[in-house]
Amino acid sequence: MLHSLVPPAPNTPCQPALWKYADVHPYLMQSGQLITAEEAVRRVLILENPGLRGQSAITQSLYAGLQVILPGEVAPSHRHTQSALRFVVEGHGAYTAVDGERTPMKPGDFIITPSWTWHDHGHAGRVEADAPVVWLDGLDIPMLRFFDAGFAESGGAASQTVTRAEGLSYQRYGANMLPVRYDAPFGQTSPIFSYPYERTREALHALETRADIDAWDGAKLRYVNPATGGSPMPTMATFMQRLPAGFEGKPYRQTDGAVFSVVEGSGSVTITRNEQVQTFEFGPRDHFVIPSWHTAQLRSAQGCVLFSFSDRPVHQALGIHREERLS
Ligand code: 1HN
Repeated sequence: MLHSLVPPAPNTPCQPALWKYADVHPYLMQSGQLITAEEAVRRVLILENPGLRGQSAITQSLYAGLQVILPGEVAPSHRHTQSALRFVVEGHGAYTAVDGERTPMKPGDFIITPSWTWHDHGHAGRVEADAPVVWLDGLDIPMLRFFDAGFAESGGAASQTVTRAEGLSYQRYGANMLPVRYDAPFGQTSPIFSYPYERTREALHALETRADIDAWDGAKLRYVNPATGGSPMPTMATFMQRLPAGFEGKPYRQTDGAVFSVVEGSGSVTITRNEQVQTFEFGPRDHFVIPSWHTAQLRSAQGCVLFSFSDRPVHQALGIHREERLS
């Protein structure tokens, strides 16, 4: 058994995969006719890795899905020890509430639901004027399943009572300042629960023209917990990167398999493992996964913006993270 128990390099069953938005969008809209958000609790199209059938997993440690909410709907309040991230893909008028505070969901916003916090989602929009809102959910479900550490509870009311003004946590924790007696309201998780796209986009576009572009990543930033400088959640790291027009990235590989959501523009990713080479062409709202220790090479003729997340903080905490930047 020895060689399969300790292989010379990671030998994941997770496969490279691409979900074109044009292919999944009809299913999302159809699901809106089949079941309400309230009845489903969470109405989600799971992005299941083709190499991990039946496991509701996009990598061995992570879950991903596309959630849809229609004008007037409520996804009722509940809480669980699994941490969640939301990355808004399209639509306007929805909000998510965490621990008594609501935040609007706008395309490109990165929003956190910390472990064991009450959360519900809603869409205040009018049916005629506002379209469905769709976002990418990223959760550490398979990781908590592996550790047998998951708990969940349903809330009493569908929508939790709002106890704080909208935007208060951003004012308190998101202005490069912290309260003098910092209370870590969500433990190891960031006290900022919404990172608006506006700010991220502005930073990346300025970096693109005014700083050196990394030959592997383009202009890539990681989101931080401002109180620690670490990842926004203890189990998941999140990133946003801008590939300038004409970018031909160098190949790299890393132990953390990563899930991508295409925000703007188009490009391609070539993913190689042993003799298997796959190239995916991507455009806005497409999603793809680069499995652990697969070599990836990003290109963009037009320029693009990519959001991504992975379980890197766990690799780093355990001292097992590896990355190779190839030429
Ligand atoms: C969940 O609680 C959410 O809170 C989304 O929006 C997706 C997938 C499986 C289990 C719980 C949410 C989920 C989920």
